[in-house]
Amino acid sequence: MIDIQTALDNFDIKPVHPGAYSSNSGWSATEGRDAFEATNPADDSAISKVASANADDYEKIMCEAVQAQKEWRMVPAPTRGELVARIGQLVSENMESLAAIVSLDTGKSLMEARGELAEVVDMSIMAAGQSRMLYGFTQQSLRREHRMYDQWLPLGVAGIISAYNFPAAVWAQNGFLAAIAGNTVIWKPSPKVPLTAIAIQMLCNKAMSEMDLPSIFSLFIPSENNLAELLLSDSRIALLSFTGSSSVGYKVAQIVGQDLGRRYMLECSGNNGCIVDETADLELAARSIAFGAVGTTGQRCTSTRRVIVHKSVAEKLTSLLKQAFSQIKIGDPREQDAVVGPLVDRQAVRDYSEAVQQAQALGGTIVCGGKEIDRPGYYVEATLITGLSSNAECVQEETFSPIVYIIEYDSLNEAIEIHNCVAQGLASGIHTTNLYNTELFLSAAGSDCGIAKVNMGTTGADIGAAFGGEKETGGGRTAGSDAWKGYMRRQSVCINWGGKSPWDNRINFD
Ligand code: UN1
Repeated sequence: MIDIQTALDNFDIKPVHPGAYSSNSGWSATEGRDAFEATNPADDSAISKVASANADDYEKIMCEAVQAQKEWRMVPAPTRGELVARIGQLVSENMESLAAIVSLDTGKSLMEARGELAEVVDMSIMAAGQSRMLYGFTQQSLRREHRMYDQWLPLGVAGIISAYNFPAAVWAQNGFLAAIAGNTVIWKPSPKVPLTAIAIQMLCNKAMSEMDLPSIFSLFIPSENNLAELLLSDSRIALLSFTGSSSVGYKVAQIVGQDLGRRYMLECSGNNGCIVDETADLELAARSIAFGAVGTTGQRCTSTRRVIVHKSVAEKLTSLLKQAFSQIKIGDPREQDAVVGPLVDRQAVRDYSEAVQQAQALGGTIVCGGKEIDRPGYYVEATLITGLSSNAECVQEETFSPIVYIIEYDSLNEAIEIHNCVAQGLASGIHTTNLYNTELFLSAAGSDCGIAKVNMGTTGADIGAAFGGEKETGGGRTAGSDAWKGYMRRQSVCINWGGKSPWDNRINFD
């Protein structure tokens, strides 16, 4: 059971907490600000309030971030890694109280909240290690007595705009890499989940003050998303990383893209499909699909939304999925046996119901679920829908809720065509024991997504891999592999150590 007051007190979160922080200015004022409620999706109750950050706060944060970056860029990268490692350690030490805050903000079960925070800790360890490995290649010069290599340098101030579904992990995936890269970080979280951001900022403050550092990490939470446009149009933001819907992603790309030299990194909508062929282990597939579709109440950008199944096994798989879905308890995250919590807010419930109604109007059959759960809070049933064409509007769209459309196919080429016929390109999967089918799915003629999984669900990306996708997902990559390069600028260096120039014989100084 979560004791709300203890959870808030642990992080010194006030009944009306300021919405902006930077090291020199401290927390912003609360008077004269529009205060918005932090709502608990589990029962629709107000937990506390946040005094909206405003444009003046933004300007202070930005000036400090620019100034701090001038120092930070000259701090050796492994020392920058120590800050990130310390923040990870603090998250680990405060795991239970922070998990309570994540759960209060999002409605996630404590199990899922802990899982997200474990990802933050892993990310800090990886980024701290990476800080010692910001490698550039050495190249062979065509010229005699010249040395060439490329080196990676900081960009400047990085803006991170994150979505509500992973209020801690998405910041960590971006912020830790941005910081080890020598950038300072301004975080604009979703106002739907302000408490997690405030609690994390408190931990950052402790780590920064222990190391006597200026505003490396700062926070800006306006109540209105339109104030986020300050970050988009500000030429002092060198890199803007955005996680959220594709419709907002277009706006980010347009505004940031107006200035050449500024960068944006987009991790937008997914409409993730999982192919199940006639050779698949169907029980494994059903478990993986349930985990991918119902986990986090279907509110992951990687959630499984479409199952593309071979005709010969469609009936069997549908029946297994029905059994699997019915065993996952969706309930109040404060209840011991609740694996999955509610949706984030009332609008998310409306979007869910609209998608279900549209599916029915287009001739779809609800195999299980399909209804809102009648209790306080934003609960809906895990839902399976068959009988729709892959072109149906609701199948083409990303509805952030636990709805899965089951579509049948005859040949694997047809399955891949159905799989790729959506605008989004984040995560994908195939369940098969056939080598040819696996390799076709992973070939240039296969999945067009940034992430491809075999015999696994589409969610739960390993932080060691680069995370992101193609098409309307936006092309950005965060987390592992060489994603750190996205937070730095490359410089090709050439050094003439021999003292000779190409025009030695033409230019005479006698
Ligand atoms: C998101 O849902 O916006 O791999 C990103 C996963 C999660 C996704 C986080 N790490 O499913």
